[in-house]
Amino acid sequence: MSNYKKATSLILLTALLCVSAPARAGGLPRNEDAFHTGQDVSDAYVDPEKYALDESLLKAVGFDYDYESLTYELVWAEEFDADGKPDAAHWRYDTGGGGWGNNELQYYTPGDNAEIKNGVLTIEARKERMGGRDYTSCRMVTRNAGDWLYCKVEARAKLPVGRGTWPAIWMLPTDWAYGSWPASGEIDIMEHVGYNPNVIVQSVHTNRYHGASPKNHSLRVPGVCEEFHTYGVEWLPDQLIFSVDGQRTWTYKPTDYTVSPTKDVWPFDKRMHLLINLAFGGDWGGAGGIDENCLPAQYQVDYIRVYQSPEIMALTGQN
Ligand SMILES: [Ca+2]
Repeated sequence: MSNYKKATSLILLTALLCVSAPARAGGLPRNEDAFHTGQDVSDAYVDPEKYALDESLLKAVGFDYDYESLTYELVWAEEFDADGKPDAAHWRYDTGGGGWGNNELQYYTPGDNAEIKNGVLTIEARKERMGGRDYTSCRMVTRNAGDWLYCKVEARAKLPVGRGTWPAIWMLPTDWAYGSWPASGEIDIMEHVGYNPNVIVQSVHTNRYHGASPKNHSLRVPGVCEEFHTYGVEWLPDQLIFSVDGQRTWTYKPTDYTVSPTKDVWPFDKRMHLLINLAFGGDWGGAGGIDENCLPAQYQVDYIRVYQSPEIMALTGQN
């Protein structure tokens, strides 16, 4: 083999490794010695032009900021400090009993199960027949009333007790710019299933990471059903930093998994809104069975606060 051929082979090998790295990052078993020889590439020949990275498709790269010096301003706050029904300027309701893609058992009412008293919102899941379902509860959303691109969210909540309960604080895309779930992403700031008490799960869902290949983190936090704790996420242009009680729990940074992140791992460059809900049963909430005797079950939220960083807003062309 001539030196020229050796050099050419090295270049092609390098190109092959570069293009194959992202393809095997999606939850497949990692084998650093293995070549990916799937549909698009073979080890016979790689056309460097064809497989050159299209930089316009890259996400979550090229943002230069000093994390330690970021400042934050409060841009939205729901303190739940007025007794009665939640503020209609902040909240809408997702209603119905279709199971919400998770075979959930409850019917979500237009606010009947949500009440504010003494500075705290209570969402109550009840054994109550409605819309062909045996249970009712509430799913409150800020869609088109509170939507942000890059922010820090902190929510203080006390979680319900009982098998079947499944409370959450989370974010969904407002405009679904990259297509239906999971293509446009989902950020789960806090989820808790009653059959596995005191285990908090924080997750992201994207085209590549969902279902059997999730990106999430679970953490044991004793007493989440007896005391209020604060659940948070800091959504930056290139990473999501999750927290409980102000302590960092885990970070989702797509460049930890791939050298060329696209919308398949980072759809999080479009505005999103908040959701708080209490499901009963369903694929996950009911995975350990359900106990009707825990109803009515109360999910309490003291506040939800949203902050944005002027430095990040300037960096990302928002003001
Ligand atoms: Ca409050």
